[in-house]
Amino acid sequence: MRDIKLVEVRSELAAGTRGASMGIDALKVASLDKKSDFFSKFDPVNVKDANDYLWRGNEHPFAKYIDGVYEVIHNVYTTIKDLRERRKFPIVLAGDHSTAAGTIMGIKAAHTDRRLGVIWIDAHADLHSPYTSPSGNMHGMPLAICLGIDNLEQKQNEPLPGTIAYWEKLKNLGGKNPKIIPEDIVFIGVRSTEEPENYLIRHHVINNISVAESRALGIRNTAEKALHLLRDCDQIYISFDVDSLDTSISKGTGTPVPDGFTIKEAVDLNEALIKDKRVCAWEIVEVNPTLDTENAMAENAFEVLESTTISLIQNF
Ligand code: Z70
Ligand code: MN
Ligand code: MN
Ligand code: MN
Repeated sequence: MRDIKLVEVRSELAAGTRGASMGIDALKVASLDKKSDFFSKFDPVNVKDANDYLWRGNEHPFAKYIDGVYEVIHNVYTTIKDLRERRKFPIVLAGDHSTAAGTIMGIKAAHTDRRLGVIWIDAHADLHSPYTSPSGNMHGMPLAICLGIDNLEQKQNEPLPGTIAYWEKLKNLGGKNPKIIPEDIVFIGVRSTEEPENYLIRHHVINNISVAESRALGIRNTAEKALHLLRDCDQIYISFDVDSLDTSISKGTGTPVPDGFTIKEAVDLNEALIKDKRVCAWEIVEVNPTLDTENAMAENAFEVLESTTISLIQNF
């Protein structure tokens, strides 16, 4: 039986629109409205956020609030490392997606000898650095942090020296870089990228199973394919960004993108993936109820959270 630990991170600073820090509480409201006892079963760990940085002003145009984002990623990293050292299975509920960098660092630091694979279910590739980001929003950067990639070949921006100092610190957090290598990433549903990201995807041949390919294969075979691509990995982390879902259900998230997954597809996909015994952590991010109507996104996302957790419990 897996020893599940819910981890709550009300991260906010790294998104482009405000309100993602309320996503966790929106999921809780959704669970109550659905009369689910899900949240009564777990005693969550709360990771300290740094959302007060919003009132200090941003000094880093190409990596907004990187000083605060650094603090949050550091807090997530130490929390996840501790949980993995105690053989807990973290289910991370987070606001903006930058926290995934801390989750990856924590998993890796707890077992440095284990090769870590990442299944990244997202409309976005999140491979930017401060040198390439079109927005300066750091939720577009967690994978680059863990890969240790600046992508200077595709440089677009001139980050300030103070920004670069934080970026270097961030890449070195959690032990030796890189924490993961490009061939150990599998994207599922990525469909909104910029040229600097496309360059990395091409150059490093990072796998992306598109929504169309998933449908052609069927969700079961999609899960099997993703897991097979990571056959040389000892442990696997799954990160589920709710903007991987279709815009018909993804209004309540910062960056909705058309032509995404249905709820049933997301449920089936995550249920199937989490049955692999190498999976050691699962994460759901980017629910933003302030952009939503009648909490629709959280209600849908909660279905994915609950069914995935039940699949995890039933399988072990
Ligand atoms: C774009 C950028 C993004 C969400 C990541 C989008 C980034 N590539 N948006 N997650 N929701 O600005 O870097
Ligand atoms: Mn993302
Ligand atoms: Mn996204
Ligand atoms: Mn290379």
